[in-house]
Amino acid sequence: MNQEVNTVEELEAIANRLRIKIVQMIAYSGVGHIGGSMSIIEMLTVLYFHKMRFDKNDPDYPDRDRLVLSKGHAAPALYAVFSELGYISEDLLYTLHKIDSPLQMHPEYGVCPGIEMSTGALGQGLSASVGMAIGARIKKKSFRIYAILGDGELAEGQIWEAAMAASKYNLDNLVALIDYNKLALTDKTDVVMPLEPLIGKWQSFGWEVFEVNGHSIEELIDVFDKAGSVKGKPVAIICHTEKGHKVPYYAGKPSCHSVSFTEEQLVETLESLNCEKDKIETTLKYVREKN
Ligand SMILES: Cc1ncc(C[n+]2csc(CCOP(=O)(O)OP(=O)(O)O)c2C)c(N)n1
Ligand SMILES: [Mg+2]
Repeated sequence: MNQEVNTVEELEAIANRLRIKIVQMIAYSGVGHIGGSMSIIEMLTVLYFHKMRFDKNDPDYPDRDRLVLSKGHAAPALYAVFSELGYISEDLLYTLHKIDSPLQMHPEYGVCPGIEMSTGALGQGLSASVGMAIGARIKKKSFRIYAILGDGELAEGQIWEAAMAASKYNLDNLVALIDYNKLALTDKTDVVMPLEPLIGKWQSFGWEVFEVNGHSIEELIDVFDKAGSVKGKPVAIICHTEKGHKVPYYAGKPSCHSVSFTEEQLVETLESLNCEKDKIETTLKYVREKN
């Protein structure tokens, strides 16, 4: 079953709530990977609340669709989804990065429901996803695997080994989403490791390729449907995004990779996301108590 959130307005409201949670989590922690978290929010929203089949009362349901966050540093986005789904409590979000918290800087398999693979060392998620897709076929299961890759991450050679294998095995139950936010850690992706022609690269590796605005809920809904009808080959979706999307001061700048907020920045960011006044006050209270 999917979560049956079917209107663009409802999905946009969820995406906004996820952004607020990410800002709160990073404010409590003091620092965090906001840039790469904000660029994948619409992808996660459409996948978890509209497209993927899973049972939120049974996160280990064997026939569930799987999401592998290969760019594991965007873990706050995943934790925000898990809180929205009710897998974890809102209070747990305040523990981001703390010793003994299950919510560490990168997702760890087994410590928190919903995490399909420990990631953080870039380049590994697509290989594991290929394995899951082959496993589904061997077990005659119809579940699908969605892997989210960073554009900077594509500089890892292991990605291209996995891309060849996915095509060799005709894995049409595998979808790779490329978060093409044009920034890696320190600089533009183009400067760190040029990727263009990106569509041609994936096509030449035997993949069906689509290109969308990765912040458009409508385009994402549509492209996941199209991906579902591709037969005999894996699908790559190149999602054009903005790193740090909707974060004042930081959006689109290399400095948004990992940030701390001043109180003023925190309030302005939450206000720009239309966060309720009392929630902003509570967030500030927690942040002050912590310091
Ligand atoms: C194997 C490996 N090398 C280096 C790093 C350090 N690192 C963390 S994030 C990052 C940049 C990744 O850029 P991108 O994939 O574009 O992610 P995003 O733009 O979403 O932050 C790097 C180099 C890492 N996590 N793993
Ligand atoms: Mg990037």
